[in-house]
Amino acid sequence: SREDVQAFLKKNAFVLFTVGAVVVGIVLGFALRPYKMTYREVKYFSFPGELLMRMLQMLVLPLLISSLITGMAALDSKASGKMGMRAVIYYMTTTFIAVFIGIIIVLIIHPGKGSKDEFGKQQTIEQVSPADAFLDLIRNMFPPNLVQACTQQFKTKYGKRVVHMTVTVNDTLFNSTNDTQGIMEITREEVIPVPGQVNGVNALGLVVFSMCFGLIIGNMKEQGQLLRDFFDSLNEAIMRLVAIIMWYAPIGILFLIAGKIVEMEDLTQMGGQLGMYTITVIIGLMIHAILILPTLYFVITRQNPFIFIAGLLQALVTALGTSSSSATLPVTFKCLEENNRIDKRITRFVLPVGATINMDGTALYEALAAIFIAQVNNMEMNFGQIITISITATAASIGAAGIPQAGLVTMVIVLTSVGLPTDDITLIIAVDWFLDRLRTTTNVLGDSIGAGIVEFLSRHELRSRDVEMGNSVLEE
Ligand code: DAS
Repeated sequence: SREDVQAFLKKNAFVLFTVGAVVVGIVLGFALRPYKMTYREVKYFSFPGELLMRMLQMLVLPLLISSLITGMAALDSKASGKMGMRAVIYYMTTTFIAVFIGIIIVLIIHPGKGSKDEFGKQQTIEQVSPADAFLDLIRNMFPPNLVQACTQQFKTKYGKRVVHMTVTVNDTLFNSTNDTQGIMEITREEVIPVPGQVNGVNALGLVVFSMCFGLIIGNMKEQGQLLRDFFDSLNEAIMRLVAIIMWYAPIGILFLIAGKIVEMEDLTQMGGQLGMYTITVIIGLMIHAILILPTLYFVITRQNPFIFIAGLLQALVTALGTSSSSATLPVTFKCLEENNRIDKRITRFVLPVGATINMDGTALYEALAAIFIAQVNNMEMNFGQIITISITATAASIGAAGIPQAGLVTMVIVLTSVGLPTDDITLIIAVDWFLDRLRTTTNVLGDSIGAGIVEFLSRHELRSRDVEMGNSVLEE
């Protein structure tokens, strides 16, 4: 019908705009590089991108809470228990596979050569003990104050710690007198992001609370109706806001990418070990994203994984542009529900949890990077140490927030667990902005394919629930 055609065109216009935005962003970025913009000019230039980030982040908190609560409330506890189990098994399996690939690839390619000289001057990052980090992970599951969990000032053991790092930046925004002097050295205080924290929001804590809360009101019969309706309608309202922001997304993505290319350091740095390292990470992520995950999807559902992935294109590009899986969450929802027709009871329940704890790309990256650092230090990792790395890399990926470069911070856990110098994280900082985008895209892909698989495996529960409810209230 005509409406179908219109809907089809609208959907593809989006995809076209978004992919076009990436291409134009890259071209524009490289075209503007020779002009050597100052820090301030770059900030002004990428302002439309910054706005997109802020808009998406604005929606994450209400979206996360309302979708989890309605998602849980829409299922009976037995069904959600089963689905939860499936989701967790999927998360764990794929994360372990990712870690395994990371380790194998880095051992085969062996990008590190036992000499640190070529990395030049290093910055220092303060050390955090793995025990502290583990306890923080658990601590954050139970925020003592829910309102505080939604804001910046919640207390944890090492989240409050302030790091002094010396960074070389072209920092003219704060030192306007130096506007023409180019690169200068300043000392800055950086707060280490707390595990499970999204942009000042304790996502892990809110996930745990919302799931329990949703489960409870789902079991409350008539008494819970008011709350169920409230969160249902809140969720719907947020998704409509998302739909509006989606129209702006291509512009934002264009400037995010162009701005980053303009300000990135010279590519000559990419020679030698760092270049090899970058290629190794790319190969690892590719194997996981293009080979393993689609194969898994195909084996379980017997459907074409690439058609499924095509429906996700916008979310993947948003992940690439924002390098944050939680900022991408609203777009992931849209893609899965509208393009791929995944049941809302699944997406609402699986996606927020996935965006918070399931990070295949990050897990792969952390294991790979740790072994690379060992190679650079001329340290051979024995089998036991490699097992330790795979376990801590998994934990670190669960603990990493869905925000830019969070994985770099939780890597401290992996390095300290096998006695590698945490300072050496700085060796790979130069390329992290780029690799972060790739692993975030892998993270979002992993969450989405997970939603597809969990839906497929849960089709009987969903159907019997539909029958029981006299056709689902959640279907459009
Ligand atoms: N960039 C993060 C994400 O949103 C995680 C990371 O830094 O690895 O997925």
